[in-house]
Parts: sequence; C-alpha cells; structure tokens
Amino acid sequence: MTNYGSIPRVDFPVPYKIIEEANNHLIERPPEEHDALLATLPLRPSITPHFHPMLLYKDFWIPKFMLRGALAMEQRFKSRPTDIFLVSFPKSGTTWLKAMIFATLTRTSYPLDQHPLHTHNPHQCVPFIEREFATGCRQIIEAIPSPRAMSSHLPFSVLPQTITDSDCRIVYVWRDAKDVLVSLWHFTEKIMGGADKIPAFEQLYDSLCQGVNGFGPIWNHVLGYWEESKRRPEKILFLKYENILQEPVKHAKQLAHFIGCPYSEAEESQGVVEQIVELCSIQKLKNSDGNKGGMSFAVPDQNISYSYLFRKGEAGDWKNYMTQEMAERLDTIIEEKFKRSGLKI
Ligand code: PAP
Repeated sequence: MTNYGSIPRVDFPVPYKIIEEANNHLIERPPEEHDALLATLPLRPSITPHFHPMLLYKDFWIPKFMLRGALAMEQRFKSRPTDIFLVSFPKSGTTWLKAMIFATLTRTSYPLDQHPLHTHNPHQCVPFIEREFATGCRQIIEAIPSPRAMSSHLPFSVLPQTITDSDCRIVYVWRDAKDVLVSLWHFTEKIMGGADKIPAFEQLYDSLCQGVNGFGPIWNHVLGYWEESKRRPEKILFLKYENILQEPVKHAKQLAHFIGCPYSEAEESQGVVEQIVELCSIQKLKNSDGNKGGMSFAVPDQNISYSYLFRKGEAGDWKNYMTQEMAERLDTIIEEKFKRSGLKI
C-alpha cells in the first residue's frame, strides 16, 4: 500500500462537504431492486424505537433501511485498493475511531490547531457506507478522493464482495458488550427524549442476550471479523475499545501503520502522535464547535444531535446499571460463543 506519511497532502476535503455541495445533483433514486427479496425476510420491530424494523438476513438482524443499502452496494459499489473501512457493532467506538483514522490520514493536510475535527463531527469526515447507498448517494462516495475512509456496521458475511474480495483495509473495533448496552440505552434515551419513552434497561438487556437487536447477535458480529483477521491480518486490524483507552498512543501508531501512513521518526519525536490522540480525545471532541449542535444523520427523518455520540467514553460503566448476576449471564453467553475461537472477552 502507498505510504502517504511523508507526502504533504494539501487537498483533502471533508467528505461531508462533498455530500452537502452535491446534494442537488448527485443524489439518485434510493435503490429498490432488492425490495422483493427484503419483503420475504423475517421482520421484527426494533427494541430501540429509533431504529427501523429489522430483517433477519444471513443470521443477523439488520435494520431494513441499512440492508437495502448493503444489497445495493453489491452491484453499485466500486472499491479502490486504497479504501479504508472502519467497521463496528454500534456503540463500540465508531465515532472515536473515525476521528482517529481521519486525523491520521489528514495530519499533513491541515495544521492540527485548524483541523476539520474542531468544526466537524467525525461522522461528517468518514461516511457511513450502507447509509449513503440506501439514500442514493453512490456518486458522492465516488467523488471522494483516495484514500477514502468509510465506515459500516455490517457483519462480515453481509459486507459486499466488492469489499471483502478487494485489497482494501478494514479496521474493526469491538467493545465489552455490557458497556455497548449501556451506551445504546443512553443514546436511545436521548433520541427519544426521556427514559419514560424507551424500553426499560432490562428489556434492552434481554434482547441483546437473545441476539435480537440491530446488527446482532453481537457475538457473531465480533467473531466474523475476528476469524477473518486471523486469516488475513494484513487486511483486517482487530482492535478492542478498552485496549485503546489504556494505551492510546501505541494504538494510534499501530493504526497509522496499518492504514499505510506510519509516523516518521521526526513526527514521533515532535509529539505528533500524542497530538493526534489529544485531538481525537472525547474531551476535545465533546467540546468542539462541530459536536455541540443538533444535526440530523444516520437515518433519514431523525434528528440525532452529534452531541449524543459523546457521553462518558469509559470502560466499566455497566457496573452502574447491571447486577452482578446480569453481567455474569451476558459474559457467559458470549464466552460460550467465543469458546472455540481463541478470543477472550
Ligand atoms: P455509533 O455506533 O452510534 O457511531 P459509537 O461512537 O460507536 O456510536 O459509540 C459511542 C460511545 O463511544 C459512547 O460511549 P459511552 O456511552 O459509554 O460513553 C461515547 O461516549 C464513546 N466515545 C465517543 N467518542 C469517544 C472518544 N473520542 N474516546 C472514547 N470514547 C468515545
């Protein structure tokens, strides 16, 4: 892969600007070619009311809207060898890793004190691929210059072959399912406007334990990428949220190396890695202008403020929401599923 680290990149636009500017002329009719297939799949309402109904596809519960986008990508998405995909189960560190990837790729394009991450949400910098395809934005994705960074919540088996069979890189981040659940519950509460408007925490917990929630079962989501990362470590970087929290600088270097723009010795001695880590820290992002306002994203017709994506950003908050018994039950379910894989929770 090309090494971009030493090349000054002066023109690296924020993809969302392309999306905004292109709104009037590049958007196509949302794809409908798979609607007949979608109509045949088992359907369930989502336990989190802001999600679209979920369809059972290849043993995963995928929000219908996202599945429509995923299937459209099979024919319509043209990958490039330099593409980078960040993939995650929702609430596992997506926003953080989007910031890290974008900041790493663009560190020579902007002075860090004027970096777009001060004024834009990481989701504006790294588009969510199945969402863009579901809303007819294929041409916008094509308009992004290389190397493109994009994201997905799709399980490995649902990713289009144009990605899985290509040379592009996948960064996968996973997180303790107990904290994923707490984060999801809070996010849902904010979107719906209060705890009284959403299912009780215990209901959400049960649905996660049963594997019936958006993009779940969570264990199979993680295992799909784990197995593939063992087969092709040069293609999939498998990261854990809690490990990045513990050693952010080490992981920032690993990430930069993996996506083809390693830090030079000069950068390391000048403290650039630490500066990138700081730029992407939850404290910095939470207080930046780009993340305070209310913006609509992710799913059409929903007003999801970017500020909802930043809460505590810690490991172990589940202790404030779950009994020991609940924690052990969920851990045991996942340990059992991971048993033969070599992966430890
Ligand atoms: P998404 O799937 O909807 O994009 P995602 O970004 O994966 O959400 O998850 C949000 C979680 O990441 C939140 O966790 P919490 O609710 O337990 O606090 C959020 O606080 C956390 N998060 C966001 N940005 C950062 C960051 N820069 N560093 C660490 N954690 C972060």
